[in-house]
Order: sequence, then structure tokens, then C-alpha cells
Amino acid sequence: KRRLRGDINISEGLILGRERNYLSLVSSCFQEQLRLKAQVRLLEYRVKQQQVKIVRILQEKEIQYRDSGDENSVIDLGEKRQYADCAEIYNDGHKRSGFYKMKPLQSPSEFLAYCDMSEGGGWTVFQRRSDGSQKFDRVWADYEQGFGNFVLRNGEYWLGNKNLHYLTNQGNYTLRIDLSDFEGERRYAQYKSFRVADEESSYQLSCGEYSGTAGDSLTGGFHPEVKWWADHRGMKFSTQDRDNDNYEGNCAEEDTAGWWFNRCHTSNLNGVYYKGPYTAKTDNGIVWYTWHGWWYSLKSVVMKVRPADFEPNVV
Ligand SMILES: [Ca+2]
Repeated sequence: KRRLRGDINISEGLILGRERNYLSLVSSCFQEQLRLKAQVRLLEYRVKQQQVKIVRILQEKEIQYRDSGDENSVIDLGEKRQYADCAEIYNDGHKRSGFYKMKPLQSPSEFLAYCDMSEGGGWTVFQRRSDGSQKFDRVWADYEQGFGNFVLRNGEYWLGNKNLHYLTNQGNYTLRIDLSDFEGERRYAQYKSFRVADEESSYQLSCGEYSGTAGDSLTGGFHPEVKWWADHRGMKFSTQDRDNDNYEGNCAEEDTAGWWFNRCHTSNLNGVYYKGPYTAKTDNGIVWYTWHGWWYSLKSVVMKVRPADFEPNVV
């Protein structure tokens, strides 16, 4: 067979062409590799940035946790001195909020209570609601002795009617109730001359004049016609197993809380932690009627006392 020049040229051309293709393929592969390497570097950089961000977010979260009270807040002052309440502790130079040991004058034993050293300082907290972590639907003995978390800053607890009696019978105490809702609003109610009687009187409540921003839901003072059934003053403490209310039924059982129920209430701060608006058979949420009515359960509650004649000692 004759080979034609053209044929050779054509096939050589094809071969050369293939080689060129091959070379250009190699170079484009190389370029692709460079491009990918650059992309990898970029992605590595972004991952690093994200990691830095994650570390920062975790740190922020940790701080938030700390702020939200997820930490041990017990402050041990040793046995040097005995304190009757948080006001004495404050004026002895201890201005950090936390749980301190105290022993009111008539109290047979010491107990821990949270001292709120804000708002002028010296407040002894006897009740806290913050997240629904503690069960408040409890019997007489529990409410008498106290229950809940006495370690965490935002721990939910009831100090105990016995301790509350010893605490408030040392003198003239002011009651302050701090409330907050799920919309981020805060209100308070304050009462003069707050006192809880002894066991024989079933820890009967007495308090004086109201002031504040949440309205008067403890003495029914917001309307004269509600007083006969909503005034909690003079009421004995009631629990599911100890009915001391003015109602034919059992308020504590129906409203699943221990409280100074009348017939039954315009405040039920030991109620069920529902988180805002709720529906139930009875108004058994954490209720402060004059602020959010019976069908809204509050986000947080702090009930605290301080001597009426308290003067912050500026050390
Ligand atoms: Ca009854």
C-alpha cells in the first residue's frame, strides 16, 4: 500500500494534535489543581473562622449560664459570728448575693437562705420561682420544713414556714415581691409589716400597706368588693392535706399549691409553672391577678424580706 504524504501528515498531525490535547489537558489539570488547592485553603480558613466563632459562642453561653444562675452560690463565712438575717450579713460587710447561713433569734437551728444584696441589699429571699424545676404541689410537712434548691443562684425553693416565722418575728419586716413575665417586663409589690405567725396559728399571714407597680393582689386592695374572698391577710396557711381556707372545697388541692388561701385567691405564687397564658380546670398557675389576671403564669417570682428600719452600712 502506498502511504501518502498527506496520510502521514494527517496522522502525524493527529498524533501531534493528541499530544497538544494531552499537554493542554495536563496544564488544565494543573490549573484545576491550583484552583482546588486555593479553594481548600479558603475553606480551611473559613473552617478556622467558624471554629473561632463556635468557641466564642460557647464561651458566651457559659457566661449566660453563669448569669442565669447555673452555679453554686453557697457562701461560707465560717463560724465566727451568727447572723439573724441577710440585713445583718450585709451590714457586716458581705455584699455579694448568695446563700448564707443564718439563725434568727428564736430559731432552734441554723438554715441557709439566699441573700439578695441588690436593691439596697440585705434582702432575705424565702421563695423563688425561675424555671419550674421544683415541684410546689406539696404537703404541709414540706411547706413547714422548706424544700427546693438551696445551692444554685436561681434555684427554686420555699424557705419553710417555720423559718419564715422565726425570721419575720424578730422585728418589723418589709415584704418585697419581684415578678417578671415572658415578655421581659418586671413589676414589684411591697408590703409593710409582714409577719408569719407560729405553728399553733397555722402560720397565719399578716401584712400592712401596699406600694409598688404590680398591683395589690395580696390583700385584695384593688377593689372593695373582692376583699371578702381575696384578702390573704389573716389567712392561715393551707396545703392539700391541711385545709385552712374559707372555701367549701379545698383551695390548696384545687390550685395545687401551698398558700394563705382565702376563697380562693388573687395571688398564687406557689402555683404550677405553666410559662405564660394557660388553660386549666382551676386558676392554678403562678398568678398575680392585678398584673396578668388568673390565666397567665409568671416567668419568675422572688419573695423576700428586710427589716423596715434597715440602713445600708456603707463600708
Ligand atoms: Ca375549705
